[in-house]
Amino acid sequence: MGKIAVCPGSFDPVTFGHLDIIQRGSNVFEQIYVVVLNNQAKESLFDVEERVSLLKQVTSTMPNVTVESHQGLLIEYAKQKNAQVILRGLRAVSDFEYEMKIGSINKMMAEHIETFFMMTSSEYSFLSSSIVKEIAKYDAPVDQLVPAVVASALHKKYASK
Ligand code: COD
Repeated sequence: MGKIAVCPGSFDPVTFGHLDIIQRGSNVFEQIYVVVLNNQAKESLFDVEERVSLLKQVTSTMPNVTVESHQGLLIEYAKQKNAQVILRGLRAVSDFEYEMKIGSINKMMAEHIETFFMMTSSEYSFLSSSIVKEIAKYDAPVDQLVPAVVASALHKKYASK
């Protein structure tokens, strides 16, 4: 199909929910650029370099997935990469309003770039980085929610706080 997609997010940190979207996207698009951006509304636990490093480790077996970070607007990054698609995951109705807003703004800024939504796999519909952080903070196991390397990074982070 020869299409390039950008898969943007905070990824603070990457979860099995994110990985599911990236993996399924990589079966559809020729190339996927996973990009770590700052979400103004969220304060992050991991810095951008740490988030990129974790994402690179957990996507290392996917040959058409590249992980990068970007400081500015998502749409500028998508243009730089000649992407035709912005790929987002949808979990619940509660995601819809927010996604509608950023999808419309991005469309206004670049008419030719389309936002595609992929529905979450049902086993991950409850899963978010925030929930994972909440659990890890109390030193409870998160192995069913994130890859092992992420679980260990979370426990190290909270142990040093
Ligand atoms: N199942 C399926 N999908 C999931 C799951 C799950 N369990 N968990 C997360 N996802 C999806 C999300 O729906 C999203 O599509 C993606 O994974 C990333 O999620 P997050 O939470 O890590 O990322 P967000 O929503 O915080 O990312 C917001 C951006 C960083 C993309 C946004 O703030 C942005 O574009 N910032 C840059 C500045 C900009 O361009 N602003 C203008 C547009 S608002």
